[in-house]
Amino acid sequence: MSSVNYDTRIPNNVDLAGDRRLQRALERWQPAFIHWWRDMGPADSLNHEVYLRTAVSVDRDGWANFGYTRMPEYRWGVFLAEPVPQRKIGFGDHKGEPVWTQVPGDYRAALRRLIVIQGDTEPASVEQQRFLGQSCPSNYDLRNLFQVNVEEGRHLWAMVYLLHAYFGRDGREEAQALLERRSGDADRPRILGAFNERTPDWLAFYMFTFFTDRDGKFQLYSLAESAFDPLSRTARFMITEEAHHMFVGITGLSRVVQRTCQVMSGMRTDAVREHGVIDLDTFQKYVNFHFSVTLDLFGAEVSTNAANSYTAGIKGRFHEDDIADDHRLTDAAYTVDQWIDGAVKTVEVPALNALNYRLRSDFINDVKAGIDRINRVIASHGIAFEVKLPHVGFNRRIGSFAGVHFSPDGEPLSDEQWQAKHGEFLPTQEDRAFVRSLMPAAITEPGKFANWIAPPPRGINQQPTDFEYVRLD
Ligand code: BYC
Ligand code: FE
Ligand code: FE
Repeated sequence: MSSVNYDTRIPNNVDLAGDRRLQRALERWQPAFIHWWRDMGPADSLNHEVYLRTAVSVDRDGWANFGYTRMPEYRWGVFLAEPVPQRKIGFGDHKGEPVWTQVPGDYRAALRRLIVIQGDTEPASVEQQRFLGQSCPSNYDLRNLFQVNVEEGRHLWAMVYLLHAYFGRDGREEAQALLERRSGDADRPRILGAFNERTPDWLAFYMFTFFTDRDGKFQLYSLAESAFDPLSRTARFMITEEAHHMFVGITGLSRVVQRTCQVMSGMRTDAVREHGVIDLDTFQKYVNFHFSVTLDLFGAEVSTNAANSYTAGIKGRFHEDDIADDHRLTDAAYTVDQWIDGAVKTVEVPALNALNYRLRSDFINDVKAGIDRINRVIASHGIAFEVKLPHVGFNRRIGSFAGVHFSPDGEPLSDEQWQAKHGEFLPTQEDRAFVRSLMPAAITEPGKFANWIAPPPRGINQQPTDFEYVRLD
């Protein structure tokens, strides 16, 4: 086991003390990060004591240590999963060669780009969630929000470490720029579309952690395959943290639906808004929005960027080793759905170019399992309603379906039809105002829960649900 060195200002298992230049560079970046956290991290939270898990080592026992921490004092650190001895490159032109411990000159720009894109999403999500603490449904949920936020902060650290350690001066400049872009800013936006949307209410937060953090999971799994071993090891440790974020998403959504169904069956009515819970039609509209926006994060269905990354060995497929093929794909084909000549067509393309599509399909399968779970909650109340995922062409801005309008059922719509109907498919201003109206203020008294959400079945780290997870200042 490699334990974390707490003597230095930056907890790490990468022997920072053995590289003074790197250590000094990160120690210079650290105050800028704290400054960013105070400016753009969770609002009004600086003095709360929060029951958080902090990694103290990367093995099974060490990475989930719980205790009260004030968030600006959270020990953000640099942790890489243990190296796999004799690890070999698993795919692409370099398949079978030893993995790289340095960045090959030929792939420097491509690797830096992927690391910067990954790094950019992490602080972006914290910015998007900045004000949610002011309307939390419980003390328990407030703690989960903060846990997600500090870990996204740590994921930023993870990418900044790679930039500083392996990319010299331009890496340091990119690390600085990661603190300068702002989610939703007209002049300096975050890089990817979904990370410039707002996360204005708690239903959106659970949707985001259900859908968008799950994109994180799949992207990290493909980066974990990378021939660049430090990126692979970094991604592997991030994946273990990611599980909690998706837990927050699926349990949050399930609790929302459970509460709605309780009211629907208790009142024998579909008109539940007046009873202060979220109606299932509005829930479905939020699903339509977050699913479609998250699909855009997989890039274009057919992409030479993705082909080049794979061939170079810098980004693999989900569970690459479990796939039974040659792991080079130079002669393979793959079928993808595309918008061609005014219709959705299933066409064969070179498998190398279809890697974004393939990862997106893996993601959709995982999402479906979660949606099934939500539908089982509804069915258990004897209510005839099924949450459905919209068609992959619905509301897209990236890839083959961008610029074409579809109904959630996959029916192509004219501009006029879309204008007339999109309010039935996507949350309207009025829907969003209604959801926000359910969350007028933070509920922070331990054990108390907002009316629109069921309490969780159990607490965090075997604590009761009425535990004081956040001690407010
Ligand atoms: N928005 O050939 P394409 C997470 C650009 S989430 C704006 O398809 P590629 C997290 C694209 O950059 C995981 N622009 O690109 C979750 C390209 O531009 P250039 C984040 C977009 O490279 C919750 C052009 O369009 N990690 O961790 O195959 C909370 C052509 O596109 C978008 C990663 O994404 C977009 N949505 O695929 C916290 C992994 N999509 O270069 C954290 C790293 C595409 O021609 N990123 N474009 O100017 C990648 O692997 C790839 O860059 C992408 C895009 C999958 C994102
Ligand atoms: Fe993350
Ligand atoms: Fe996450």
